[in-house]
Amino acid sequence: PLTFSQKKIGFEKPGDQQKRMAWWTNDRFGMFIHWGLYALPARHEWVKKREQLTNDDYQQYFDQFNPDLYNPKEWAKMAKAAGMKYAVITSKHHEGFCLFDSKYTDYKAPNTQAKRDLIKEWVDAFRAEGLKVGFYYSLLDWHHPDFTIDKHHPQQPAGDSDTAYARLNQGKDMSKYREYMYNQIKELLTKYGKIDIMWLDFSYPGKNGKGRDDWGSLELMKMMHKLQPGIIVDNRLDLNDYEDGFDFVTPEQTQVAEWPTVNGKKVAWETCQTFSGSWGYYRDEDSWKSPSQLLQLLIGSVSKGGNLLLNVGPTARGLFDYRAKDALGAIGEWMAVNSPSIYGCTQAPEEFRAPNGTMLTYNPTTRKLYLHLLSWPLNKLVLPGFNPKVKYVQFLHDNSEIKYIGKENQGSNDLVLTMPLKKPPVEIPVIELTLR
Ligand code: FUL
Repeated sequence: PLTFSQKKIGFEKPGDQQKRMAWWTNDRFGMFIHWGLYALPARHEWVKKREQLTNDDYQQYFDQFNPDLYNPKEWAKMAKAAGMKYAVITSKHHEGFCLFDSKYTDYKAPNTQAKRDLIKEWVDAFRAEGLKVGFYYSLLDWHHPDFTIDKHHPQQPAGDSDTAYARLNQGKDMSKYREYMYNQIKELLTKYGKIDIMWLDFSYPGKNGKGRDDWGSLELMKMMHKLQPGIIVDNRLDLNDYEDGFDFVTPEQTQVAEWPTVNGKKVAWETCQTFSGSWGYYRDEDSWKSPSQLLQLLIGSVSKGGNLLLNVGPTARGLFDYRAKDALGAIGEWMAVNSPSIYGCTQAPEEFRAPNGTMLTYNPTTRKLYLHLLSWPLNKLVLPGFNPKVKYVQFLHDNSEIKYIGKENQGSNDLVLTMPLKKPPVEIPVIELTLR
């Protein structure tokens, strides 16, 4: 069990956090959506920074933005069919453009050709499909006039010296930006009903808590929990200590090898991953992961006690492109029969070791172990130490029995499975072992 007490913000008794997060740790798999003006240049959501574009350069994307095919009901159906149970969308990314109708800015979807609040429809559509909903909100803002320019900003000065930054930042008042951000987060947490997740992004690595002051992180935490008592919040507000109140850590684009810890304690975690490298729609990117690689990210996360938030970058017209659709379809096909090895599962007890080329997950409620076969094992598969603890073995996708030596041979600790010579027609076959 994950335990901690949120001493500094004090809104919750120890143990309550676990209850609040029960659905999240059970469900394991969510969809991330990065959608904004950067879908038009279609060459990375950091395009403004990468190409040092000014607000004037960028204005054309605001003027052109016209998502005429946007239909979040379709998105929600695809997420659900892929086996995803929750979704998080960029309400505002670093570029500063808001998909929602905020009364604190003109830089928002209702003022484009879209002419409406795109978040409202999104929330309704995803909820209708039974998914939990969350908002990504960028703490960085490359559009707001009071946002301090630093090395992450598109208008980073040549020379990169402190005086150059000081000159650029003259007259900027970060407290005004902070107020803007608070007001917007308040809007997001009051205008759209129950919000399940707040995914704030990001802290300044290496700045040792500078962000905490810039964002007013502890105050923000209190406000969010007051407005949405059940909300689950990520760790990207420069809150270094788990006791400051964040709920989960967010390893980005990494296949986690060991369950992450904070101050020596295992913590809840979620890795976020892209299909192809960029988070926003990137037309020419050619590094798409295969269905097997994507499934390995999901299974690998659960096998270390974590979640996967898999990202789609919709096009400027509001569609998932065919590569994303294909990938989601393949995942859905696998999940349709193999999801019991994902939902409600976690890392297997230490006594069970996954042999090379396999990944193990475990459902503590049903006491079933799930062995995922990443390569085909030929005709025998030896599971050292498993024999005394196992009472039945079958494939998960069709419940077909897998015979094993050991059943008759109670003296040996090895469980030796008799495998079919041919790999069953499943992307990653799963063996279900019922424990005694
Ligand atoms: C990062 C951002 O800078 C990326 O654009 C993306 O949103 C990722 C999930 O988080 O910190």
